[in-house]
Amino acid sequence: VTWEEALDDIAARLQNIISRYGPQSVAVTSHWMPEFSTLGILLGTPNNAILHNGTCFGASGIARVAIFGAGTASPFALIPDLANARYVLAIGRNFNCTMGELRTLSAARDDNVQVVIVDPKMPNVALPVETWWLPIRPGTDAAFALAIANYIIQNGLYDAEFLKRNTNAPFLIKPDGTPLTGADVGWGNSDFAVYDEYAGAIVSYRESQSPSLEYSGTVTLANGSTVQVTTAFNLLAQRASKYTPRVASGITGIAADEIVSVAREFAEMRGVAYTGWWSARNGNDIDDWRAIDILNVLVGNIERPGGLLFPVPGGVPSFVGVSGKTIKSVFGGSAPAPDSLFQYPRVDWYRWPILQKAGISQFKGVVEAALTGEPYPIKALFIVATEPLHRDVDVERVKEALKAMDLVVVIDVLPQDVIDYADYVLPDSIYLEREEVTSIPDTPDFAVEYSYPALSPPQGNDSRPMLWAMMEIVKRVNPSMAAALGYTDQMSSDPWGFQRKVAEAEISALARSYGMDPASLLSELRSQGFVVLKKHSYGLPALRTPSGRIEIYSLFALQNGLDPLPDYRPPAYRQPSAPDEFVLITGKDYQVTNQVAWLPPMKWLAREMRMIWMNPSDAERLGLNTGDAVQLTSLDTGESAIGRILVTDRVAPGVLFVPQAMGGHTSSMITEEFSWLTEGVNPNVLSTGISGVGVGVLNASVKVTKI
Ligand SMILES: Nc1nc2c(c(=O)[nH]1)N[C@H]1C(S)=C(S)[C@@H](COP(=O)(O)OP(=O)(O)OC[C@H]3O[C@@H](n4cnc5c(=O)[nH]c(N)nc54)[C@H](O)[C@@H]3O)O[C@H]1N2
Ligand SMILES: Nc1nc2c(c(=O)[nH]1)N[C@H]1C(S)=C(S)[C@@H](COP(=O)(O)OP(=O)(O)OC[C@H]3O[C@@H](n4cnc5c(=O)[nH]c(N)nc54)[C@H](O)[C@@H]3O)O[C@H]1N2
Ligand SMILES: [Mo]
Repeated sequence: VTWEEALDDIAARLQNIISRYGPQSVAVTSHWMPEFSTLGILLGTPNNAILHNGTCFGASGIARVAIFGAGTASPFALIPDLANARYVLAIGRNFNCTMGELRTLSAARDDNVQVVIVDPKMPNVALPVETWWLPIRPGTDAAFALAIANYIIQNGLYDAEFLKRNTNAPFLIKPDGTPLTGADVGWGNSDFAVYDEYAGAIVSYRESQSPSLEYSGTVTLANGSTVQVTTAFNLLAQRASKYTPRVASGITGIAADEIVSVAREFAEMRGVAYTGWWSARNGNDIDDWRAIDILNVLVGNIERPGGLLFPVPGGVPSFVGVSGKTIKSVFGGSAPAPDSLFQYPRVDWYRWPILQKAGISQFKGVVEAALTGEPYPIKALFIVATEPLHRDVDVERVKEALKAMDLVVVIDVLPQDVIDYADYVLPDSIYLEREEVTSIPDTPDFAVEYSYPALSPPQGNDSRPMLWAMMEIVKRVNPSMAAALGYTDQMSSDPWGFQRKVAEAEISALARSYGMDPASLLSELRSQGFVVLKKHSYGLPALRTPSGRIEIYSLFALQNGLDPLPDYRPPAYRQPSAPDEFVLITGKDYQVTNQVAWLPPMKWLAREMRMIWMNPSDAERLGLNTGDAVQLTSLDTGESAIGRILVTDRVAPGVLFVPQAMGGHTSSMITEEFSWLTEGVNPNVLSTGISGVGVGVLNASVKVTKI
């Protein structure tokens, strides 16, 4: 159909849904495309930004919030200073996914940087620096990290001054787990209490010259009762002491002497450990990442050269923003925000309140709302630059939810599997066809980059910019809103001109907020491609934890019903127990993404990525060879999938690896020429589900049957 017909019908159906179920019944999901939430905000739905992060950085994000109060939960809230690092510990962190980091490491190679990668699967790149691969049993990372913490504490290798000055390690904790404060002891304030070594008394942390890390004792409270208190540091030490090298070796499968070497080198070289990107794996991941974060804290390697950095915050203004009860557009227009934006809970945050506190999305909330009507039904869904059938957990249930909705619109550049469940597919432009300004992730500085149209859409392809399509829908549903925000008939008839005007207005707004002349920022961007607007400088920023300190003992966790200290808890899926049962892990690789999967050369280049990786010792036991067809059946969900085995020692014994998005495609638009996309397994069919706090679990246990 023509764009006009599609937009008219989408708008008519939306109006019908909104009048029957309210604007909150509309949801938008995306993977961080600029402007994706415009439509949802303008329609007045609180579900305007249900992003990918419940299956991406949800767990590591919650950990960062718990330990560092890192304002935004994105992985870029804390990054290692690779340019100056000497020892980099990458636990479940894959350099295949960040070529920029490889470049930084290459530049740093003269300084003899060492990299340790802890992963059940071998990293698939030749790192330019000394690299050590430690294959770990999936889902046991917390035991590994706590064993390192234990070694550092037992051997006095921690940075005591840093812990006293910048963290809550000296805070005194009562038997009920809450910190002792001025309110308990009758100071007339609620200051956190510590034991001061010079004063030989319990005093306010704020006034303490020399807070003790190791104090334990009895305190008389204002009400006359006495309690036993001990420092947060003692509690961490006690927790970590369970994980001797031997115990941790038994859990992780990594030799005890290797654990000790990593611990010693990490402490002596003041290493830096990644705080985690993709982390929706085993259901126990928040503990993993808290334990890993704490390693950086123990050696005091925060906001120091070669340590963990808080990048300069900043962002490119988006086309519309909500400020108080007003929606403002980058063109200077404004309109009152619909009340419904604030009246209803977001469907994912309603189900898992901790996600709201940490600013994390979980698409499963949309799926469950559509199928159960709790807290209210989702009837219309816009899927923008993301592929839920290769992104989310338990995809059979995702399909049920899509079928239950009255309107599903996909905005994408390829005929992904999900379009079989869509009423409309709106073809977007790709980034090479449009003008846009975005912030640059993964750098300590705040920098923006400029992308210019290098290509026109191919002949016969009538793709248009996503934001234009969204504003066309808004214009049809709520014309006065579109007009008030400065969307004109002229823009309506010139999609690419509109996109350019938005980019220019965004650059102007950005320039104004940095006191620059818009024309000179634009010309600098056009000539250099990127501009650094604010450089990072070392030093701890103000932290948004409850205590304002780095919290090795997390009050955020405590307030949200979690253990304030990390521990090793077994994965959420059933452990394999028979010779033909395995843990199926997943992840990415340099050739892997949902769009790269479709490039014709991938037929040959990514062959291995459509296979099921198995260790030679397991293959021999099961009598399997490379190319043999097997069925994988999930021990938890009973779902199954068929693929071919790749025998390789690049995956640990007892573990299978299948990457995301490369295999098991089902789109009805796949032609003979692309039939190889249907080979292999979509691991998300086999995934277990979701952890209690709302983070996705994408690893699974499976039984292997030769067919
Ligand atoms: N080429 C490419 N680059 C990308 C992306 C992409 O799709 N393709 N995606 C981008 C995105 S959205 C993200 S979030 C990042 C992800 O970047 P990373 O998180 O670094 O990459 P992943 O491959 O998702 O996961 C890292 C590793 O975790 C391992 N793993 C699985 N289970 C476990 C476990 O239980 N314990 C341990 N220790 N390791 C485990 C996997 O084998 C994998 O090698 O990459 C970004 N960059
Ligand atoms: N089994 C398994 N599942 C996983 C993961 C895993 O490692 N294994 N990783 C998880 C993680 S970390 C993440 S972030 C998610 C990622 O899952 P997705 O959010 O689906 O991310 P991508 O693979 O980047 O797919 C992006 C989509 O955007 C489309 N696209 C690309 N460019 C444009 C554009 O300019 N405009 C529009 N409109 N569309 C565009 C592509 O065609 C594709 O459909 O998956 C999660 N799920
Ligand atoms: Mo991700």
